[in-house]
Amino acid sequence: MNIAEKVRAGERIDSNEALALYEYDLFELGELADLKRKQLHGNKSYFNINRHINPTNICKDICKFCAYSASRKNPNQYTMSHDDIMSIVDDIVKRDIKEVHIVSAHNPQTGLQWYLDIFKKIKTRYPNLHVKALTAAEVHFLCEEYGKSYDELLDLMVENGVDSMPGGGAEIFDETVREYICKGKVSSGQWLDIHKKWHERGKMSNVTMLFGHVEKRHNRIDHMMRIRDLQDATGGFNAFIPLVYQSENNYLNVKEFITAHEILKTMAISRIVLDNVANIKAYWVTSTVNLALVAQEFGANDLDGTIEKESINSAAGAASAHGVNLDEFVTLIKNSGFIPVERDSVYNELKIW
Ligand code: V47
Repeated sequence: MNIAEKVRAGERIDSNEALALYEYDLFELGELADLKRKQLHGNKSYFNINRHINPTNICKDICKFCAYSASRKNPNQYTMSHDDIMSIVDDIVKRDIKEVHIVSAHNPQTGLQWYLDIFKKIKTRYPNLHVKALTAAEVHFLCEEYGKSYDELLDLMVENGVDSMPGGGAEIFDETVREYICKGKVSSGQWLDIHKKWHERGKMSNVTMLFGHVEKRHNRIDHMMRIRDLQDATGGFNAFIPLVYQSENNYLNVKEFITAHEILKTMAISRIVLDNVANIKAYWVTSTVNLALVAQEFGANDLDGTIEKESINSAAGAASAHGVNLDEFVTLIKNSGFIPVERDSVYNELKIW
């Protein structure tokens, strides 16, 4: 059986076979990924109505790819007060936004309670608003800074109202590439361990992969395989989110940029390899809206959400500073031949648009 026949027959492929899929013609690969996508989701494309809040950009870590944290290239430091954050939350709830996605830099000046108290305040005032907060990189930072074990901090997150964890901070799991792009940050093993422990608490999370910088194809496949292994054990990942590297205002100095062709191949391969992860997210923020729409035919079944405001990727050049208009978004999904389905944060269907 060749690889395509194995995929069609629903058999799992190994890392060598996954790597070999990059040699396939783009459309042949797209057809295989689309087959898997249709088996799981038909023609539905999911999104949610969400708001990102990035409360502080002061960071003790130095990731070469990051343009968000305050640095020589971005000297404008900020830390939002709880009142600032709550006034955003009050406003979004009035407009029926269902999820708040809170991710910060690793700020050693705020204290642990600053993080926990804001989750508690949001959850107490709005028990039905889904709080997606703290990447595994932040969890690791907070544990080191304030002498907590992962178990202790994850329990505090649950107690204070965090519903799910976002997938940030995964970057690329390969240790050599990771050392080069984000030395000193949470290790791959630690990142996976934190998500494993979170899943063991009956909670869900996402997982990202930052690609299109200095990593090679085999590093991406290795990344996907490590995700697949953990997912076999816990089943706790809702979505895989390949994040396309944005090149502005950072220190990575990438000279050769990734093509749309390679992005689509990577999305398609992720749909095929991650046979145990239900959702592949084409994150329009880093891929552009138009490529995200095309990616729906290459395995992706989720387009994230309307976002409203986003500071991490937009600092590096992504066109997401002001989110996307809901009516426009829905029309674009329809016009590209898919059914826009509004979902909640854990993929329950809320409304077919
Ligand atoms: O972890 C930082 C990435 C991530 C750049 O879980 C960059 O639903 C591209 O994780 N180019 C944060 N990417 C965003 C994130 C996320 C986004 C949307 C949904 C979810 C989810 C999670 O942004 C960081 C890092 O990997 N990032 N700098 C850059 N120059």
